[in-house]
Parts: sequence; structure tokens; C-alpha cells
Amino acid sequence: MGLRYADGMADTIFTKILAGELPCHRVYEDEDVLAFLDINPLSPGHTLVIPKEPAETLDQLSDEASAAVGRVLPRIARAVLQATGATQYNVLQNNGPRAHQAVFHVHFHIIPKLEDGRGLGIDWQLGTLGDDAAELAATIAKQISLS
Ligand code: DGP
Repeated sequence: MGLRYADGMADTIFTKILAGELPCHRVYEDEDVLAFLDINPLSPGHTLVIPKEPAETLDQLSDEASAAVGRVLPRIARAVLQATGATQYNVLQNNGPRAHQAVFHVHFHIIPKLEDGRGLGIDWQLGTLGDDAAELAATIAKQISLS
């Protein structure tokens, strides 16, 4: 599988890791997926799982590459838990700079959440579903049926 991004997409640090031009602490690799330790872990065992297919954000990823990542995520998560002794964790996937994406190659974080608080901190401000919920759901459903 080629490692070049679509026209207009810049190479990222993960392109270089995939190409073997930069080192990483690899924990898993197959034909479509690479997983390695995050260089700035929020907790020990913080692991990144990336498709080899070049795509900036999840919505740009092919069904095949998405399936390849999804197939191994639970297995990698179980291994991270067993290796670290953690029993709880978050899977985080950021898309776009406002959504905290810093590396523009799709990646999933597996982040152990420890009893001492280390791990992902979430400022989750709950909203309330509005009167437009049915219309919104129908619009999203229609878009899915068209894709
Ligand atoms: P995000 O904010 O979702 O785009 O997360 C990007 C993550 O990538 C961040 O947690 C740090 C990690 N990272 C950045 N550069 C490198 C690198 O060169 N090696 C490794 N292993 N991780 C990196």
C-alpha cells in the first residue's frame, strides 16, 4: 500500500514512522495497521493505533482501512491493560485542530485511566437534545443512505 497522501495533503510524522524513517516503540503491525507507544503519554501504556492508508481524518478513511483498524483495536486494548495492570481506559480519536488533532494522519489513542487520575481528562459539558432532534437524525440518516 502506498504511503503518499492525496494531493494537497502534507506528509506527517506518522508517514515517516510508517516508512521506517523515524523510530517508534512498536507494539503491533500487520498489512494495514501499525500501533506504537505515544511519545507524550497521558499514562503508561498510552498507545496509538494508525491505519497505513494515508488519510487526515476518520471521515476520509476507506471502509477497508477502517475495518482493519477496528478489527485489532480490542486486541491491542486488552494487551495494554494486561501489560500495565490498568482496568479502565479511553479510546480517543481527534479530527481537526479545534478537536485537538495535532498529527494529520488518522490515529486512535488507547489511554489507560488509572486510579490516581492519570489518563485522559474530560471536560464533558452536557447539553440537551433540542426540538430539531428528529429532523437532525433524519438528515444524518439520509446522508448515510446516500454515501
Ligand atoms: P492528536 O492530538 O490526537 O493529533 O495526537 C497526536 C499524538 O501523537 C500526541 O499524543 C503525541 C503523538 N506523537 C507526536 N509525534 C510523535 C512521534 O514522533 N512519535 C510518537 N510515538 N508519538 C508522537
